[in-house]
Order: sequence, then structure tokens, then C-alpha cells
Amino acid sequence: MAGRYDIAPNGIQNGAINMEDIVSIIFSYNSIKGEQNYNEVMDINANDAINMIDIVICLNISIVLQQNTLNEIIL
Ligand SMILES: [Ca+2]
Repeated sequence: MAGRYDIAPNGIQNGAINMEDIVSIIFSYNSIKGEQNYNEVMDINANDAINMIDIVICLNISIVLQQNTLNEIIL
């Protein structure tokens, strides 16, 4: 259910969108494609930049999932 927003920094999704996903994005925060820190997995909106927009999208998806099933979210 968490789908592509459930970030898998080690290649394994944990089945939830939670702080682990947000922290993963923070590790690549403020980077653009071509830079060492950039990781396309963290670029949620695929605009070649990892910034607050990606974090907000991830948070919004987690809120939507929380409204649908409490078991999906562990914040
Ligand atoms: Ca982005």
C-alpha cells in the first residue's frame, strides 16, 4: 500500500511510510542530479532535485495513509 513512497535506501521497503523514509530523504537533502549526495530514489517528484518538496510529498502521503489505515503509519 505504501508503494513507491516507501523509500528503500537499502533495497528493502519496510511496508510503511514513516520517519525512516523522511530521514532517508534528509541524507540526500539539498542535492541535485549529478551531485554525490543525489539519489534518485529520494527524489519523490523526480524533478532532479531533493528538497523540502520531496519531504512534504512524503509527509502528505503518510497523512493520507494514516486517514485510511492506522497500521500503515508509524511516525
Ligand atoms: Ca524532488
